[in-house]
Amino acid sequence: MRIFSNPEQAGHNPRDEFFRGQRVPCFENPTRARYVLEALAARGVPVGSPTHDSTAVLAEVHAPRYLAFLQDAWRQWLALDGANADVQPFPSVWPVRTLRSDVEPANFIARLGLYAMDNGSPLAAGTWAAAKGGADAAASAAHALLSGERAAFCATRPPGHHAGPDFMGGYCFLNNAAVAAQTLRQGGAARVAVLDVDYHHGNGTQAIFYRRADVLFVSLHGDPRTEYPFYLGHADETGEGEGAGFNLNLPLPAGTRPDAWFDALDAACQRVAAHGADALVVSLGLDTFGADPIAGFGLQADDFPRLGARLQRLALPTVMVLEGGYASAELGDNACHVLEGFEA
Ligand code: OKP
Ligand code: ZN
Repeated sequence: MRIFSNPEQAGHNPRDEFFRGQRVPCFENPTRARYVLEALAARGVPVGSPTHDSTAVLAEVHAPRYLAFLQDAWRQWLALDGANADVQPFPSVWPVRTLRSDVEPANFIARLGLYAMDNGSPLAAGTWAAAKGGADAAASAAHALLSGERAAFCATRPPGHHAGPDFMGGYCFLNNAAVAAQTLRQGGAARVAVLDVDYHHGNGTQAIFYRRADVLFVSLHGDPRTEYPFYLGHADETGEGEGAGFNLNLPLPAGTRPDAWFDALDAACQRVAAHGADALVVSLGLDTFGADPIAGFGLQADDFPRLGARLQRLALPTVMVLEGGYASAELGDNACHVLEGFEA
């Protein structure tokens, strides 16, 4: 298995986020990557830097004006009166129903609202470089498969699956899973499946492929009636137009135990197999772990090799990209356990 990281990830280190009206330290922070890289190093697994530039494929999964904004956002923030590098920008107004999102406001904070689904995705000086490095890793992992590699894992952050065609959200800026899937399509894979096992629904990935039949999206996640991202991820979202029937959501109640979760994983894998995919992309969120501070499933350490083994049984060239997982001290071992179950 080839492993890619993005050394720039450490530069995406916003200080805090909002939780029930309070500022709390960011759950999604560089410590996560440090634990994953340490766990890989402890096992003697070599980790490489990206080999491919994702610029062209990014323009196929994200809107040009969103990419242009994100790339330049920190500079624009610093240019605002009263802003400085020690203060985090947050959106304060959003174009919800009846408001226009086709015209970019000149005001930076208003543009930030236009391009963000929540106030929970703070920017830092190094956000663009970190996110771009993660997308490059995803493109590189896809290219490794196209060169005959059986599997690849992106030990990267920030995560990507909440980032939609033209918005950031849920700690995500660029959709790494979508970059991997689109790179595989470009490289000749006629059909690709994206399987999202993060605790939170991958609304961004779903949105990017919702009208396409060539990329199947399947997700098991906490029921959006009670869990983030709240406004997408229901079972009745099955795809539109050409994509009708190529989106499968399996929402599960918070508190779901491992046996029921693995039953849902089995249903998800059966749909992936029926797609006749040439390659698989796994949005590997590890916040299904029982001790996760912001999620509600009960997976234990020994459930992660079982997850890896089930993915391996699909017998497809497989890219795994790290999404969530906020029990940082256990994140590295949990990730390695999935890889070990896959390779066993
Ligand atoms: C990202 B990924 C705390 C609320 C939680 C959203 C969670 C994003 C999860 N302020 N914020 O899917 O793991
Ligand atoms: Zn998550």
